[in-house]
Amino acid sequence: MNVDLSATWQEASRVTLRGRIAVVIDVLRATSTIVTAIQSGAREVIPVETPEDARLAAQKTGAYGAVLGGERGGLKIEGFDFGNSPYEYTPHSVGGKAVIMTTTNGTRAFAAAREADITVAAALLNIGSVANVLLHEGRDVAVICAGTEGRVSLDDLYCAGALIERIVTPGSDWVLNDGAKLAVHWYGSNTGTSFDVLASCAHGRRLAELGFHRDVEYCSGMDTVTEVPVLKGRSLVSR
Ligand code: 3SL
Ligand code: MG
Repeated sequence: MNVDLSATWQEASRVTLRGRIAVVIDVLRATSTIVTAIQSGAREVIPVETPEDARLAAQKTGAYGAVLGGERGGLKIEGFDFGNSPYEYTPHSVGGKAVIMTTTNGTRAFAAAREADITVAAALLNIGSVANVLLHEGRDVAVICAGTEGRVSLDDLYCAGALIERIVTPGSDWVLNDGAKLAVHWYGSNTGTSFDVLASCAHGRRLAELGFHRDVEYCSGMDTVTEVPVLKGRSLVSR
């Protein structure tokens, strides 16, 4: 089996996704927040590309208790219920509700994954559960890192490396593309904690400047969540 990693969602458009399971990763912060929302009992998370798409989707879904979440420039969008901080997505705030979400990079990565047979959301938080899904499915994997505005994000690459290392055990027949090999190498070359890595990468520093230091800490947690959100139609739901 193959693991093909795209370092940005834009790069994923050059990959054949049909027949594969796509793993979308935006550690800071979209997939960490989506995983948290589903763990908090959100009925579904609907990733959309723009704030306008989100408002239109809310009009259609409104009667069933939809809330709007996401960010631009890291900050809550005017008129939205929530920003992109995982701390906002509690059982009290999103339990039983549909969350319509738009973020700068992360939610776009789900659109880029649309041709895949199966698409799941991964973060450090649920990495062990995602690894188990990949081993169970036993099919070719496309890891789609969201990246940051078209550029590589080391936080995503770190999570991808940790995930790939969990599935590619000695003696297994996985074949990695260069991006996947790079991610494994980057992950393995870090001697500090996951928080050290996330706090020192460019987007981690940017979030700290914006006052979201606690989010970076939270998103560094490994194996704290068991949920694996999976795309069903246009919605991410509990697997
Ligand atoms: O780019 C994204 O999708 C966001 O997760 C970025 S931020 O962490 O909310 O700034
Ligand atoms: Mg990111």
